[in-house]
Amino acid sequence: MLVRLSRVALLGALLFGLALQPASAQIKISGSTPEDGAELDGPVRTVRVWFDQAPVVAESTLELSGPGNRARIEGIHTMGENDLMGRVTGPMPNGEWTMSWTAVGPDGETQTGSVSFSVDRNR
Ligand SMILES: [Cu+2]
Repeated sequence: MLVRLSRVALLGALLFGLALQPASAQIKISGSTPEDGAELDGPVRTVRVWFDQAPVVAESTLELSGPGNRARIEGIHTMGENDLMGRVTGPMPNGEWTMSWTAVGPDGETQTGSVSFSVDRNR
């Protein structure tokens, strides 16, 4: 009887301990190319975003919006450095651009954010 009770107590303590474990931290951006706030003198042909953990590439996205909205990010992949990378196709006229990212972390949770930069060929 005593053994049974202590086993139950041990199991209870284990389960309680598991419940108290903090959820794994949400994925966070740690850098990008172009950098947030960058003032570029021409269009970009590749983009890259780094995170503090490896994103699930197949479920993550990178998108561009800006003048004309014809630039697209294609071929999203990782270079194996907790990053997402893609190539930019289509015209990127001068102006203010936003790269929006959606990253699914190892914990399965989706985080979103954006990076802003400007293009001006007359710089
Ligand atoms: Cu690459």
